[in-house]
Amino acid sequence: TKTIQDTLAEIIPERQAIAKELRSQHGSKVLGEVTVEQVFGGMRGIKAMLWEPSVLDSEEGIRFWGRTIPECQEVLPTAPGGKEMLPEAMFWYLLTGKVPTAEETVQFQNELVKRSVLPSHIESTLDALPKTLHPMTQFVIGVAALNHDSKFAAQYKAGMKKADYWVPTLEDSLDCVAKSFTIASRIYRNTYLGGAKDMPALQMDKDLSFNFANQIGFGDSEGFVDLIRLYNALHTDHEGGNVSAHTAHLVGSALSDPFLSYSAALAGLAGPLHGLANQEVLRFILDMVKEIGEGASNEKIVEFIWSTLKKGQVIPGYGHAVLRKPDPRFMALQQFGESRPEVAADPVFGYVNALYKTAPAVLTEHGKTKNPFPNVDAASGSLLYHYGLKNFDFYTVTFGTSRSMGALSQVVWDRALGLPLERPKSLSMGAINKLIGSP
Ligand code: CMX
Repeated sequence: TKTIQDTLAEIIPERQAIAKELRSQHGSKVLGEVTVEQVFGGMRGIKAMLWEPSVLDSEEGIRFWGRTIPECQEVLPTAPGGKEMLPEAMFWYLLTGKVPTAEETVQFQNELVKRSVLPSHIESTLDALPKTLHPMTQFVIGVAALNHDSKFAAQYKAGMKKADYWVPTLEDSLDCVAKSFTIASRIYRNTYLGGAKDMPALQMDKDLSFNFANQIGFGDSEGFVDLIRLYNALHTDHEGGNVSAHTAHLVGSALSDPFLSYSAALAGLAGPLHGLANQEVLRFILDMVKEIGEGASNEKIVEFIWSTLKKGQVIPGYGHAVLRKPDPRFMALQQFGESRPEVAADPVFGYVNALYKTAPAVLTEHGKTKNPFPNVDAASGSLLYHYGLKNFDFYTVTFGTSRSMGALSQVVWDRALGLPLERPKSLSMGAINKLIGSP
């Protein structure tokens, strides 16, 4: 069975040749123009970044190396006894563009679990943090401190050749992904369970999601373990322009190692316009339960949606900056709930479905949002909640373990393709006026 290192060593020269051809034959072709509005408008729609693992289409959603989510669910291996694609298989696929065999997946999973053991200085650093510190801040600190043992940083200092950069970048990225799971479980125990001393040991023959679930006290729940697998596989990557992915790529371009790059990405994921939205959806649904009770009619739900909009608030979990159709990540999570009778019967999850049936028409009539359909956050929190993970502040940490796989896959490709320091041009308003010839 081939290792991830050998597999990438084979693929990288092929893709380096494609990059060389694109740059030498088509380097001066135009991909788009930039308007003044885009300079003020968050750079939406500007095509200016290379991102290999995934591309987002506004109509059909995300494709990972060309495959839709249902296509990935079809081909990526699952755990023994599990129904959902394994995040480890998705990580291999994001890194290589090749679907791993069952044997490759098991070998890769074992390697990652072995790497997920934390150095003792990370454990003591995490244990010393106040329980009142937001779990995402703890996550940022834990991942940044992994840089202590960065192979990339050490080999760079020792004078490594540029052509070799990707090798220790891959090693650090594998460590970073694996250790993100154990950092997350330690943060959970420290913050909500009074400390990590009773944390179950890692089971080396099991996957990262099982071990994470087991360490935070949900190892006996098959449904929860499979949800964590699906959740982690789905949130890995959403092309390059989102804040967390872009940050890892930007910071990595300064040749900061993968730990520093991903720690910075996590700081972006912690923002309420990005990773925090899933907890808002749950708060919205619980408010709805408080106000109109469980299992209310669609009429009552529509009234509740309108009253929220009339207060000038958004319907969390609906709308998207790029998507113009229901998010296929939402559809996958919704199907997960629908296919499990005990979840489907949960009134909180019931409201996820009821909102999906009612909110798009209300938002369309309201007439503001460009996309009246649900995004991934519309379902994810209610599923975690169903299984008993009720600490909302922790939800974004689960997003963070997942996003490491997509963001760092591209960081490996950044180094393999020799991409330079990222440094776009900025302009003052005076400089804009001068450029457009306005007095
Ligand atoms: N409910 C009510 N109004 C909404 C809305 C919603 N769910 N989504 C958008 N709008 C409003 C916007 O607030 C904006 O109003 P103003 O013109 O008064 O500012 C108008 O519709 C146009 O917005 P848009 O162009 O459709 O959406 P944006 O690209 O600006 O923003 C997003 C996208 C996701 C931030 C927005 O739809 C929103 O706030 N949704 C609710 C929060 C949410 O679910 N966030 C999670 C996003 C998931 C992710 O990024 O992964």
